[in-house]
Amino acid sequence: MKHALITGITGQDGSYLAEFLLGKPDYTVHGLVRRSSTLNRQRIDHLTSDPELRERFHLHYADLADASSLAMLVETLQPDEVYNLGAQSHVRVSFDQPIYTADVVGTGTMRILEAVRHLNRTKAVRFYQASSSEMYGSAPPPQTMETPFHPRSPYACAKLYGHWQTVNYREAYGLFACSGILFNHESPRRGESFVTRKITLGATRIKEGLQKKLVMGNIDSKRDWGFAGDYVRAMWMMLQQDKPDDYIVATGETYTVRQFLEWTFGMLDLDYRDYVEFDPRYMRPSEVDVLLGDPSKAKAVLGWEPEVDIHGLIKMMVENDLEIARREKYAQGYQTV
Ligand code: NDP
Ligand code: GDR
Repeated sequence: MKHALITGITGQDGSYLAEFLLGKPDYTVHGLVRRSSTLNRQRIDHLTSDPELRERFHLHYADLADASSLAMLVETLQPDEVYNLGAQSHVRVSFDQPIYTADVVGTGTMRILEAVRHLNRTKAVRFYQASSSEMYGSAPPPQTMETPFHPRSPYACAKLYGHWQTVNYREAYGLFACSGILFNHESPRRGESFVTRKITLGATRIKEGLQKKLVMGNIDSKRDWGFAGDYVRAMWMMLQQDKPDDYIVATGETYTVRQFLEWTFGMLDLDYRDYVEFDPRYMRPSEVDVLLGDPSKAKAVLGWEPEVDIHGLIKMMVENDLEIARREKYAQGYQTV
């Protein structure tokens, strides 16, 4: 039995990765959760409540800001694989909370790397670091493994620190440590304040008459959007190689937020221009204009291929959020179709 420890298990990627690993009969999954006053485990409820997984799925309290909790957890569990997905992951929010973001995202990575390095065991632990295309920032597209980084937010700077620490722990201590430079990936489980989910939730609520307008920031920026379910598979593949290395995971296609709006509203027979308003509140002090990743190394070495394209992704998210909007409407006492 392999033991995997996932930080960020309550998040989008953590939930998909846990599901993916538990789909393999030889994995026990341990998730790090932090204490909150209300439970925030909706994305993993189906796993915690599955009686068949009772022996193979466990949650433990710890925090990336708390080195001793990480050291204790890693020492107690003796994991074979550690996936560090925990983060204050919102770029816009990182401008409001730069020091907290640096602590959790940057130093937090260092804390868990230290816990892994000091683990008293002979068999090598495999470590995955959730790095980000945001590290490329203003570097011109396409961004490849050779493109120099130019981060444009406190979040991106903190991720870059985590990335280089991961590389350094590999080089200095021989740790099996991989940094996955993942471009944007979305799903029906995407956090509601990220742009794609904000759009699919807003458009479906507008369709059901629950909302009149959708207020947005810069809709001319371009992103390389994939499906989170495809991307967690790449994380696992990196840790199954003979040698540790870093990889870009992306689709190799880029679209504007405006196009995402057009396709989402179009799928609901609506014209986004009738509903979208601009609010400077959603602008960032420094924006990342175009992200377009080159996934050729991941494809060639890992054999990774994405299975969902942008239109499949939008369809999946719209169907999910239409269902949510209809339930909300029904709860309000309207007649539903
Ligand atoms: P989410 O924001 O959905 O999830 C973040 C997770 O981190 C949550 O489980 C959250 O817990 C946890 N977390 C936050 N702060 C702490 C802390 N102090 N200690 C322990 N855990 C903490 O992110 P995603 O799932 O989208 O992303 C996963 C990782 O991949 C993140 O590191 C992100 O920065 C990175 N990434 C994401 C990309 C994307 O497009 N999604 C692209 C590239 C990188 P809680 O539920 O309690 O808040
Ligand atoms: P990003 O994702 O910053 O790329 O980081 P996000 O969805 O927040 O923004 C994408 C682009 O959309 C523009 N935008 C808006 N964004 C939000 N959130 N809300 C709006 O109303 C809005 N209007 C326009 C943004 O300015 C931006 O250009 C995500 C996160 O998951 C990171 O953790 C991850 O590392 C990167 O993707 C890769």
